[in-house]
Amino acid sequence: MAAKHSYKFCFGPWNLSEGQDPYGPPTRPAQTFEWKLAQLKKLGFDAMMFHDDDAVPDVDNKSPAEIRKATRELKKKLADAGVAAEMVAPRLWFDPRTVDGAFTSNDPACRRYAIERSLRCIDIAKELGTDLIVLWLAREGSYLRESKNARRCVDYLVEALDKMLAYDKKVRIAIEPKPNEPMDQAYIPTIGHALALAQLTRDPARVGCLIETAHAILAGLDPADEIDFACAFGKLWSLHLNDQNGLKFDQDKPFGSANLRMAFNQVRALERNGYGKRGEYVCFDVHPFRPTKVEHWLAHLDNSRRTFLRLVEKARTFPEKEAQKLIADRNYAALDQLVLEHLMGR
Ligand code: XUL
Ligand code: MN
Repeated sequence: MAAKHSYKFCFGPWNLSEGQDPYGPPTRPAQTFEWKLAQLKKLGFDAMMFHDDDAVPDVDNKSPAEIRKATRELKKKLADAGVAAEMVAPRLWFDPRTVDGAFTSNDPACRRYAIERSLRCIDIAKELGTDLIVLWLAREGSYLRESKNARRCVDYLVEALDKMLAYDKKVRIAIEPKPNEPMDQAYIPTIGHALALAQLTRDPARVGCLIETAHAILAGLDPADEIDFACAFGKLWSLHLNDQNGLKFDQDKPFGSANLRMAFNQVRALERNGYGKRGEYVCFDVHPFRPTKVEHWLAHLDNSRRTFLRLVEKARTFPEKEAQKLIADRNYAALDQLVLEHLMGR
Protein backbone atom coordinates (compact mmCIF):
# COMPACT_ATOMS: atom_id res chain seq x y z
CA MET A 1 0.00 0.00 0.00
CA ALA A 2 1.21 3.53 -0.73
CA ALA A 3 1.74 5.89 2.23
CA LYS A 4 -1.45 7.41 3.65
CA HIS A 5 -2.51 10.79 2.34
CA SER A 6 -5.60 12.95 2.36
CA TYR A 7 -7.86 13.67 -0.58
CA LYS A 8 -9.18 16.89 -2.14
CA PHE A 9 -12.79 17.02 -3.34
CA CYS A 10 -14.58 18.65 -6.23
CA PHE A 11 -17.92 18.89 -8.03
CA GLY A 12 -19.38 20.92 -10.88
CA PRO A 13 -22.29 23.39 -11.02
CA TRP A 14 -24.28 20.81 -13.01
CA ASN A 15 -24.17 18.45 -10.01
CA LEU A 16 -26.64 20.73 -8.22
CA SER A 17 -29.15 19.98 -10.96
CA GLU A 18 -32.85 20.79 -11.07
CA GLY A 19 -34.29 17.38 -11.86
CA GLN A 20 -35.37 17.60 -15.51
CA ASP A 21 -35.20 14.39 -17.53
CA PRO A 22 -36.29 13.51 -21.10
CA TYR A 23 -39.81 12.90 -19.75
CA GLY A 24 -40.40 15.82 -17.46
CA PRO A 25 -39.52 19.33 -16.38
CA PRO A 26 -37.34 20.50 -13.47
CA THR A 27 -38.50 19.58 -9.96
CA ARG A 28 -36.42 22.23 -8.17
CA PRO A 29 -36.04 25.96 -8.99
CA ALA A 30 -32.96 27.16 -10.90
CA GLN A 31 -30.27 28.62 -8.64
CA THR A 32 -27.56 31.14 -9.32
CA PHE A 33 -23.90 30.31 -9.68
CA GLU A 34 -23.22 32.25 -6.48
CA TRP A 35 -25.61 29.98 -4.59
CA LYS A 36 -23.88 26.88 -5.98
CA LEU A 37 -20.45 28.18 -5.02
CA ALA A 38 -21.71 28.96 -1.52
CA GLN A 39 -23.06 25.38 -1.18
CA LEU A 40 -19.71 23.98 -2.31
CA LYS A 41 -18.01 26.05 0.39
CA LYS A 42 -20.61 25.03 2.97
CA LEU A 43 -19.90 21.36 2.25
CA GLY A 44 -16.16 22.00 2.59
CA PHE A 45 -15.20 20.93 -0.94
CA ASP A 46 -11.91 22.23 -2.37
CA ALA A 47 -12.52 22.81 -6.07
CA MET A 48 -15.12 23.25 -8.77
CA MET A 49 -15.06 21.73 -12.26
CA PHE A 50 -16.52 23.61 -15.22
CA HIS A 51 -17.85 23.28 -18.70
CA ASP A 52 -16.70 26.26 -20.77
CA ASP A 53 -20.22 27.72 -20.68
CA ASP A 54 -20.61 27.10 -16.94
CA ALA A 55 -17.60 29.41 -16.62
CA VAL A 56 -18.63 31.84 -19.38
CA PRO A 57 -22.36 31.62 -20.20
CA ASP A 58 -23.22 32.05 -23.88
CA VAL A 59 -19.55 31.58 -24.77
CA ASP A 60 -20.25 31.19 -28.52
CA ASN A 61 -21.65 34.71 -28.78
CA LYS A 62 -18.86 36.45 -26.91
CA SER A 63 -15.73 38.09 -28.32
CA PRO A 64 -12.31 37.02 -26.97
CA ALA A 65 -12.24 40.23 -24.89
CA GLU A 66 -15.68 39.50 -23.44
CA ILE A 67 -14.64 35.91 -22.66
CA ARG A 68 -11.53 37.17 -20.87
CA LYS A 69 -13.56 39.67 -18.85
CA ALA A 70 -16.16 37.07 -17.79
CA THR A 71 -13.42 34.58 -16.91
CA ARG A 72 -11.60 37.13 -14.76
CA GLU A 73 -14.83 37.89 -12.91
CA LEU A 74 -15.28 34.18 -12.21
CA LYS A 75 -11.65 33.85 -11.17
CA LYS A 76 -12.18 36.56 -8.58
CA LYS A 77 -15.29 34.87 -7.19
CA LEU A 78 -13.37 31.60 -6.86
CA ALA A 79 -10.37 33.30 -5.29
CA ASP A 80 -12.60 35.13 -2.79
CA ALA A 81 -14.19 31.80 -1.86
CA GLY A 82 -10.81 30.01 -1.69
CA VAL A 83 -12.00 27.47 -4.29
CA ALA A 84 -9.78 26.19 -7.12
CA ALA A 85 -10.89 25.49 -10.71
CA GLU A 86 -10.11 21.82 -11.32
CA MET A 87 -10.68 21.63 -15.08
CA VAL A 88 -12.63 23.12 -17.96
CA ALA A 89 -14.46 20.97 -20.54
CA PRO A 90 -15.78 22.25 -23.87
CA ARG A 91 -19.49 21.51 -24.19
CA LEU A 92 -19.38 20.04 -27.66
CA TRP A 93 -22.85 18.54 -27.74
CA PHE A 94 -25.41 21.35 -27.44
CA ASP A 95 -24.93 23.65 -30.41
CA PRO A 96 -26.74 22.85 -33.71
CA ARG A 97 -23.28 22.53 -35.30
CA THR A 98 -22.58 19.47 -33.16
CA VAL A 99 -25.77 17.64 -34.07
CA ASP A 100 -23.92 14.99 -36.12
CA GLY A 101 -20.71 14.99 -34.10
CA ALA A 102 -18.25 17.72 -33.15
CA PHE A 103 -14.65 16.75 -34.03
CA THR A 104 -16.02 13.86 -36.11
CA SER A 105 -18.88 15.62 -37.89
CA ASN A 106 -19.11 14.86 -41.60
CA ASP A 107 -19.32 18.62 -42.21
CA PRO A 108 -15.91 20.37 -42.24
CA ALA A 109 -17.43 23.69 -41.07
CA CYS A 110 -18.84 21.93 -38.00
CA ARG A 111 -15.49 20.26 -37.28
CA ARG A 112 -13.81 23.67 -37.48
CA TYR A 113 -16.36 25.09 -35.04
CA ALA A 114 -15.64 22.28 -32.54
CA ILE A 115 -11.89 22.91 -32.69
CA GLU A 116 -12.29 26.68 -32.38
CA ARG A 117 -14.55 26.24 -29.37
CA SER A 118 -12.01 23.90 -27.74
CA LEU A 119 -9.26 26.51 -28.20
CA ARG A 120 -11.47 29.12 -26.50
CA CYS A 121 -11.95 26.60 -23.70
CA ILE A 122 -8.16 26.44 -23.28
CA ASP A 123 -8.10 30.26 -22.97
CA ILE A 124 -10.69 30.02 -20.17
CA ALA A 125 -8.82 27.24 -18.36
CA LYS A 126 -5.53 29.18 -18.50
CA GLU A 127 -7.17 32.27 -17.13
CA LEU A 128 -8.74 30.24 -14.31
CA GLY A 129 -5.35 28.80 -13.41
CA THR A 130 -5.79 25.19 -14.48
CA ASP A 131 -3.88 23.33 -17.20
CA LEU A 132 -6.45 20.52 -17.38
CA ILE A 133 -9.00 20.22 -20.19
CA VAL A 134 -11.50 17.36 -20.01
CA LEU A 135 -12.97 15.95 -23.19
CA TRP A 136 -16.18 14.00 -22.82
CA LEU A 137 -16.61 13.11 -26.50
CA ALA A 138 -20.38 13.09 -26.28
CA ARG A 139 -21.29 13.03 -29.96
CA GLU A 140 -18.16 11.41 -31.38
CA GLY A 141 -19.75 8.18 -32.50
CA SER A 142 -22.69 7.10 -34.60
CA TYR A 143 -26.31 6.06 -34.48
CA LEU A 144 -25.81 3.87 -37.51
CA ARG A 145 -22.56 2.37 -38.73
CA GLU A 146 -22.91 3.49 -42.35
CA SER A 147 -23.36 7.19 -41.56
CA LYS A 148 -19.69 7.83 -40.82
CA ASN A 149 -16.29 6.53 -41.72
CA ALA A 150 -14.98 5.36 -38.33
CA ARG A 151 -11.43 5.05 -39.67
CA ARG A 152 -11.43 8.68 -40.81
CA CYS A 153 -12.97 9.74 -37.51
CA VAL A 154 -9.86 8.53 -35.66
CA ASP A 155 -7.82 10.93 -37.83
CA TYR A 156 -10.28 13.74 -37.08
CA LEU A 157 -9.95 13.12 -33.34
CA VAL A 158 -6.15 13.14 -33.54
CA GLU A 159 -6.25 16.32 -35.64
CA ALA A 160 -8.40 18.05 -33.01
CA LEU A 161 -6.20 16.90 -30.11
CA ASP A 162 -3.08 18.00 -32.01
CA LYS A 163 -4.53 21.46 -32.62
CA MET A 164 -5.25 21.82 -28.91
CA LEU A 165 -1.80 20.57 -27.88
CA ALA A 166 -0.11 22.93 -30.35
CA TYR A 167 -2.20 25.90 -29.25
CA ASP A 168 -0.90 25.76 -25.69
CA LYS A 169 2.35 24.03 -24.82
CA LYS A 170 1.33 23.45 -21.19
CA VAL A 171 -2.22 22.21 -21.55
CA ARG A 172 -3.03 18.62 -20.54
CA ILE A 173 -6.04 16.84 -21.98
CA ALA A 174 -7.95 14.18 -20.02
CA ILE A 175 -10.30 12.13 -22.18
CA GLU A 176 -13.45 10.96 -20.36
CA PRO A 177 -14.68 7.85 -22.17
CA LYS A 178 -18.29 6.69 -22.20
CA PRO A 179 -19.50 3.84 -24.42
CA ASN A 180 -22.98 5.12 -25.30
CA GLU A 181 -25.59 7.80 -24.54
CA PRO A 182 -26.24 10.05 -26.32
CA MET A 183 -24.72 8.00 -29.16
CA ASP A 184 -25.59 4.38 -29.88
CA GLN A 185 -21.85 3.61 -30.11
CA ALA A 186 -19.08 5.99 -29.08
CA TYR A 187 -15.71 5.94 -30.82
CA ILE A 188 -13.78 6.23 -27.53
CA PRO A 189 -15.71 3.93 -25.18
CA THR A 190 -13.03 2.87 -22.68
CA ILE A 191 -9.79 3.94 -21.03
CA GLY A 192 -7.87 1.60 -23.34
CA HIS A 193 -9.24 3.50 -26.35
CA ALA A 194 -8.45 6.87 -24.75
CA LEU A 195 -4.85 5.95 -23.98
CA ALA A 196 -4.33 4.37 -27.38
CA LEU A 197 -5.60 7.56 -29.03
CA ALA A 198 -3.16 9.57 -26.89
CA GLN A 199 -0.28 7.67 -28.52
CA LEU A 200 -1.26 8.94 -31.97
CA THR A 201 -1.04 12.60 -30.98
CA ARG A 202 1.91 14.98 -31.36
CA ASP A 203 2.55 14.90 -27.58
CA PRO A 204 1.28 11.68 -25.95
CA ALA A 205 2.69 12.76 -22.56
CA ARG A 206 0.04 15.50 -22.38
CA VAL A 207 -2.97 13.31 -23.16
CA GLY A 208 -4.38 11.25 -20.31
CA CYS A 209 -7.78 10.28 -19.02
CA LEU A 210 -10.61 10.72 -16.57
CA ILE A 211 -12.49 7.68 -15.31
CA GLU A 212 -16.17 7.92 -14.45
CA THR A 213 -17.57 4.98 -12.48
CA ALA A 214 -20.91 4.91 -14.31
CA HIS A 215 -19.27 5.09 -17.74
CA ALA A 216 -16.98 2.11 -16.98
CA ILE A 217 -19.95 0.08 -15.74
CA LEU A 218 -21.91 0.97 -18.90
CA ALA A 219 -18.96 -0.43 -20.88
CA GLY A 220 -19.31 -3.69 -18.93
CA LEU A 221 -16.03 -3.06 -17.09
CA ASP A 222 -15.03 -2.86 -13.45
CA PRO A 223 -14.11 0.76 -12.66
CA ALA A 224 -11.43 -0.43 -10.20
CA ASP A 225 -9.62 -2.28 -13.00
CA GLU A 226 -9.92 0.79 -15.22
CA ILE A 227 -8.31 2.85 -12.43
CA ASP A 228 -5.41 0.40 -12.08
CA PHE A 229 -4.94 0.29 -15.85
CA ALA A 230 -4.85 4.10 -16.22
CA CYS A 231 -2.53 4.45 -13.22
CA ALA A 232 -0.12 1.89 -14.67
CA PHE A 233 0.44 4.46 -17.44
CA GLY A 234 0.55 7.44 -15.03
CA LYS A 235 -2.48 8.78 -16.91
CA LEU A 236 -5.29 9.09 -14.38
CA TRP A 237 -5.53 12.86 -14.09
CA SER A 238 -9.10 13.19 -12.89
CA LEU A 239 -11.93 11.06 -11.63
CA HIS A 240 -15.74 11.17 -11.60
CA LEU A 241 -16.93 8.88 -8.86
CA ASN A 242 -20.62 7.97 -8.83
CA ASP A 243 -22.64 4.77 -9.23
CA GLN A 244 -24.75 2.96 -11.77
CA ASN A 245 -27.29 0.17 -11.41
CA GLY A 246 -26.55 -2.03 -14.42
CA LEU A 247 -26.87 -1.33 -18.10
CA LYS A 248 -29.39 1.46 -18.48
CA PHE A 249 -29.30 5.26 -18.88
CA ASP A 250 -26.37 7.05 -17.22
CA GLN A 251 -27.66 7.32 -13.66
CA ASP A 252 -24.96 9.32 -11.83
CA LYS A 253 -26.07 7.90 -8.47
CA PRO A 254 -24.29 8.78 -5.24
CA PHE A 255 -20.96 7.00 -4.87
CA GLY A 256 -21.47 3.50 -3.46
CA SER A 257 -25.26 3.72 -3.75
CA ALA A 258 -25.72 0.76 -6.12
CA ASN A 259 -22.71 -1.42 -5.31
CA LEU A 260 -20.78 -0.71 -2.14
CA ARG A 261 -18.24 -3.46 -2.77
CA MET A 262 -17.42 -2.09 -6.22
CA ALA A 263 -17.00 1.34 -4.61
CA PHE A 264 -14.68 -0.18 -2.00
CA ASN A 265 -12.54 -1.69 -4.74
CA GLN A 266 -12.30 1.66 -6.54
CA VAL A 267 -11.07 3.28 -3.33
CA ARG A 268 -8.57 0.44 -2.80
CA ALA A 269 -7.27 0.97 -6.34
CA LEU A 270 -6.92 4.73 -5.73
CA GLU A 271 -5.10 4.08 -2.44
CA ARG A 272 -2.62 1.62 -3.90
CA ASN A 273 -1.79 3.99 -6.75
CA GLY A 274 -1.43 7.07 -4.54
CA TYR A 275 -4.13 8.92 -6.48
CA GLY A 276 -4.27 12.54 -5.33
CA LYS A 277 -0.60 12.80 -4.37
CA ARG A 278 0.19 14.78 -7.52
CA GLY A 279 -2.67 17.20 -6.88
CA GLU A 280 -5.46 15.22 -8.56
CA TYR A 281 -8.96 15.74 -7.19
CA VAL A 282 -11.70 13.27 -6.32
CA CYS A 283 -14.72 14.68 -8.18
CA PHE A 284 -18.25 13.43 -7.70
CA ASP A 285 -20.27 13.53 -10.92
CA VAL A 286 -23.50 12.75 -9.09
CA HIS A 287 -27.05 14.09 -9.37
CA PRO A 288 -29.88 14.34 -6.84
CA PHE A 289 -32.66 11.80 -7.35
CA ARG A 290 -35.41 13.57 -9.31
CA PRO A 291 -37.93 13.59 -6.41
CA THR A 292 -35.39 15.34 -4.12
CA LYS A 293 -36.84 18.31 -2.20
CA VAL A 294 -35.05 21.66 -2.16
CA GLU A 295 -34.10 21.21 1.51
CA HIS A 296 -32.28 17.93 0.69
CA TRP A 297 -30.54 19.27 -2.39
CA LEU A 298 -26.94 18.80 -1.21
CA ALA A 299 -27.26 15.33 0.29
CA HIS A 300 -26.01 13.34 -2.73
CA LEU A 301 -22.70 15.26 -2.67
CA ASP A 302 -22.22 15.15 1.08
CA ASN A 303 -23.17 11.46 1.17
CA SER A 304 -20.80 10.58 -1.67
CA ARG A 305 -17.89 12.16 0.18
CA ARG A 306 -18.90 10.51 3.50
CA THR A 307 -19.07 7.12 1.80
CA PHE A 308 -15.73 7.73 0.09
CA LEU A 309 -14.01 8.63 3.38
CA ARG A 310 -15.55 5.65 5.17
CA LEU A 311 -14.29 3.41 2.38
CA VAL A 312 -10.80 4.94 2.66
CA GLU A 313 -10.89 3.78 6.30
CA LYS A 314 -12.09 0.35 5.17
CA ALA A 315 -9.28 0.15 2.62
CA ARG A 316 -6.67 1.18 5.18
CA THR A 317 -7.90 -1.28 7.80
CA PHE A 318 -8.41 -4.19 5.41
CA PRO A 319 -6.89 -7.35 6.99
CA GLU A 320 -4.20 -7.61 4.34
CA LYS A 321 -2.15 -10.38 5.99
CA GLU A 322 -5.18 -12.58 6.47
CA ALA A 323 -6.18 -11.92 2.87
CA GLN A 324 -2.70 -12.81 1.58
CA LYS A 325 -2.82 -16.14 3.43
CA LEU A 326 -6.16 -16.98 1.88
CA ILE A 327 -4.91 -15.95 -1.57
CA ALA A 328 -1.82 -18.19 -1.15
CA ASP A 329 -4.13 -21.07 -0.22
CA ARG A 330 -6.44 -20.23 -3.18
CA ASN A 331 -9.26 -20.11 -0.65
CA TYR A 332 -11.33 -17.54 -2.48
CA ALA A 333 -14.60 -18.45 -0.73
CA ALA A 334 -13.00 -17.41 2.57
CA LEU A 335 -11.49 -14.30 0.91
CA ASP A 336 -14.93 -13.35 -0.38
CA GLN A 337 -16.41 -13.64 3.10
CA LEU A 338 -13.47 -11.74 4.63
CA VAL A 339 -14.26 -8.80 2.33
CA LEU A 340 -17.99 -8.91 3.10
CA GLU A 341 -17.47 -9.09 6.85
CA HIS A 342 -14.90 -6.30 6.72
CA LEU A 343 -17.39 -4.11 4.85
CA MET A 344 -20.27 -4.99 7.16
CA GLY A 345 -18.15 -4.47 10.28
CA ARG A 346 -17.66 -7.37 12.63
C1 XUL B 1 -21.56 12.95 -19.11
C2 XUL B 1 -20.58 13.42 -18.13
C3 XUL B 1 -20.20 14.85 -18.24
C4 XUL B 1 -18.73 15.06 -18.17
C5 XUL B 1 -18.26 16.47 -18.35
O1 XUL B 1 -21.98 11.67 -18.91
O2 XUL B 1 -20.16 12.68 -17.27
O3 XUL B 1 -20.84 15.56 -17.22
O4 XUL B 1 -18.25 14.63 -16.93
O5 XUL B 1 -18.52 16.96 -19.59
MN1 MN C 1 -18.51 12.80 -15.87
